[in-house]
Amino acid sequence: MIGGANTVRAYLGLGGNIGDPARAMAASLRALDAANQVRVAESSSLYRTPPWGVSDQPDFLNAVAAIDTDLSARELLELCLETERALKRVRAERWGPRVIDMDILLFGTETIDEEGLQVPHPRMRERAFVLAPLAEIAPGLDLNGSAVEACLSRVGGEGIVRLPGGRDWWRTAVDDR
Ligand code: A4P
Ligand code: MG
Repeated sequence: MIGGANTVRAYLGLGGNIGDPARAMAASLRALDAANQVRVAESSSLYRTPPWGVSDQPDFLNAVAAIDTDLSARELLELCLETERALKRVRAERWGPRVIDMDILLFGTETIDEEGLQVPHPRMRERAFVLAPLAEIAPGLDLNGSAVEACLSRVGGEGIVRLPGGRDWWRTAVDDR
C-alpha cells in the first residue's frame, strides 16, 4: 500500500525534443500515476533547455517528478520503459515520431550499479536540465554530499527557461490518444 513502510520516494527525469514532448511527458506521468503501486507526488514546471551533449538538435523540454512507489527500482525501470515504448508506438502510428526519455534519478537512498540500471543516475550532477527542475521541487536535496542548488550553480544554468503554467501541466494537458 502506498504510504506504508515499503514506500520509497523516487525522482524521475523526463525529457523530449521531437514532436510534442509536453504531451508525451504528460501522458507518461498520467500512465505512471494510474499504476497501482505508483503515485506521482509532485512534478516540476516544464523547462525549455538547450541540448546537452550533441548540440546540433532542437531544444528539449524537461521536467522532474517526485513519485512514491512500492515497486522495486528494477520494476519501476521496467514500467518506465514499457510506458516509453507504448507512447512511442502510439505516436509512431498516428503522428510520427515522439521521443520521450525517462530516467530514474534517485530511488530513495539506494545505490544501484547493475547491468542496465545505475542509481543515482551517473550523469545527473552534471546536467542543468535535471538539476534546475529538481531544485524547484526538492530544494536542499542532498546529492552525494552537495545540495542540489550547489550542483546547479557549479554547472550553471545558462539558457534554461522555466515555462509559465506551473506544476500541474501534466494533469491538465489535453489527452487525445
Ligand atoms: N539505464 C541505466 N540506468 C538507468 C536509470 N537510472 N534510469 C539504462 C533509466 N535508465 C537507465 O538509455 C536507456 C537505458 O539506460 C535503459 O534501457 C536502461 O536499461 P537511454 O536513456 O537511451 O540512454 P542512457 O544510457 O540512459 O543515457 P542518458 O545519459 O540518460 O542519456 P540520454 O537519455 O540518451 O540523454 N539535453 C537536454 N537539454 N535535455 C535532455 O533531456 N537528453 C539527452 C539524451 C541528451 N541531451 C539532452 C537531454
Ligand atoms: Mg536516459
